[in-house]
Amino acid sequence: MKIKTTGFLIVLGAIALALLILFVVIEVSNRDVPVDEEKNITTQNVIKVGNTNLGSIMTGLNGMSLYIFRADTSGESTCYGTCAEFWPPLLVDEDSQPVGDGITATLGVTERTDNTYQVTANGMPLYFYAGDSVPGDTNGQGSTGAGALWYVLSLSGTEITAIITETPVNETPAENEVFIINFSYMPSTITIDRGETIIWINKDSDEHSVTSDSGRELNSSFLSKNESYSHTFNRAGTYSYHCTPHLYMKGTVIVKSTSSGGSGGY
Ligand SMILES: [Cu+2]
Repeated sequence: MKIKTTGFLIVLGAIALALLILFVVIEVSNRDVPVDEEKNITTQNVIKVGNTNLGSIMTGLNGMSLYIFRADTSGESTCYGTCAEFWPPLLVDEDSQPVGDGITATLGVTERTDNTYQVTANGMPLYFYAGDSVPGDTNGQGSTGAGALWYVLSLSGTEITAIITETPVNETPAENEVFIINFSYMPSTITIDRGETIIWINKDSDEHSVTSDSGRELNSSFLSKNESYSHTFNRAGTYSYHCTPHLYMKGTVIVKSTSSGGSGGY
């Protein structure tokens, strides 16, 4: 009888131990699951509707236009370094769900390599453009800066590919004149003799510059509509230049050394 009781107690003890282990296992696994759900995802209002000459588009709360970069095919940003200086990402706080009044695109977040969190619309990371200076500017539209196209987005998150061109000007540049018109230099390549002067005239209402790729020689300020910039070329050579707010605007001046004077230069 005594032996039977002892045996019964051992079995009872074993069952109790088994239940304890089971309880601990359940407790641990229960704890594992809710940890993620305990993250407090709070909504953060970061986007609003902006009205531009491209229609209603997504902008930051500061009213500045937002763009997607066609190179971001994986849903993650490929724009870092110099690219991100020209195209600053729209960021949110960690554990935030971005939202925006009037925005029907699916908004999300992608983590950048510097551990900041960039807002996405329909999976595409969003950026501002450093060449925009006031709300309504869409100077980055259609840019190929950093090697792929940049477009603003409709409120549903589809890219708008239209390029607004300014009204045509019914005049053509005179000799040694370059028009800055419809976001391009006309002519884009001009050939002169050494010692000659070229004058650039901005025909657009957007501001443009004439800036040497090398950082030397051509260095205009931002030219408003009808403002001009001139430069005399005293050395033969090929001078490539661009517009600082619109890096995709490119032009070339070819200066021949075969001019009559010959002894110019410095
Ligand atoms: Cu420009």
